[in-house]
Amino acid sequence: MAQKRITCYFHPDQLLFKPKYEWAFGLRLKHPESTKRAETIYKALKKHPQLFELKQPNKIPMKYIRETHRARLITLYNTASELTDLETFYTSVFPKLNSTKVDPINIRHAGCFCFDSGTPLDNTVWKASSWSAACSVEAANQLIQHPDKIYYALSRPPGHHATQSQYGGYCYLNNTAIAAKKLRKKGRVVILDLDFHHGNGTQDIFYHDDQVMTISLHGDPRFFFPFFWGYPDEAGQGKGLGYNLNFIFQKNTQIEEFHRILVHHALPRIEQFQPDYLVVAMGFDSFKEDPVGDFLFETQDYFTIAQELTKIKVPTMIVQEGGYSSKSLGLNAVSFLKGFLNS
Ligand code: Q9C
Ligand code: ZN
Repeated sequence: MAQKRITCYFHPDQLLFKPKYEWAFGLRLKHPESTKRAETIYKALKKHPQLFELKQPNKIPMKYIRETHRARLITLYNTASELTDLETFYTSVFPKLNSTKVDPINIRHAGCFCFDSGTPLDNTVWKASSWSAACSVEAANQLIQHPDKIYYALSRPPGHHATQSQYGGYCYLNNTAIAAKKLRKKGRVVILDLDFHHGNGTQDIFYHDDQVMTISLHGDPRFFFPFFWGYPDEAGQGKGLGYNLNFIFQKNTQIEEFHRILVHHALPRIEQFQPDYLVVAMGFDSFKEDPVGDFLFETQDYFTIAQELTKIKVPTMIVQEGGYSSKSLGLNAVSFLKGFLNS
């Protein structure tokens, strides 16, 4: 059936969170996860009202967040909401502890809930992140009602690095996982993560699950964040064994190589699994000019990828993950989403 328009979800309160800095090799850098990212994508979508319908999501019920994240992590975000407007908390102590001494009411203990120093907490994180998750949940709810349509969650902050109990990699709530948990109640789900980085949080959340297959294509974690996860031998555990797949690529990868692995290795596994839903965790940090990722994708390559995804004919929603070249993000997102139309 010819697809008319893609419904896109975004809420302006996602822009309340404005991280200023991160540190790398002793240098203070401008934080790549800026509000400009979502703003440029939103503006680009708005230019094509015949292709994209922009909507605000409903507020996310807490129970959906609790299905994915530990109560103590949510408590920590509430603690951060009590910080003053002048305070931003960057974790610098990361004890590998899980004892009764760890107290999510105490912001200084945030390092127990965090695996990376580039992901700050302030009093806007909870509000922005819960609206970000509201976008993906709304898309999931709508997809259940209208499986023949395509939905896009303009989620920001991103989510795929966040695990049940830890944040990091600019991610606080795992928007993709929260949506997939919702879809899982109605059938089998594949999460296909095409962000430049491994989706370690999503992998972790569904690692023991045989109803949600997680597949990630990403830069070799020996050299790229998140460094400690995303290797091809991570295949799932228990019932989930065989339902997690990692494909790694080297620096400067171009679309030909990525396309080959996607079409000949990843997509056949999806078809074999026969999912009822596909959730694409999409990042544009694979773009040639991206300041964080290190692949060489062109704008038109995202269209090519999307066209391949439509061929498997599974009800699909897309969740925005990374992508930091604000200049090109709008065009890249439009290129990708266009690939889902008229298939
Ligand atoms: N200055 C996502 O794409 N640090 N997260 C990289 C670069 C972490 C990226 C340092 C990158 C996380 C959702
Ligand atoms: Zn990324």
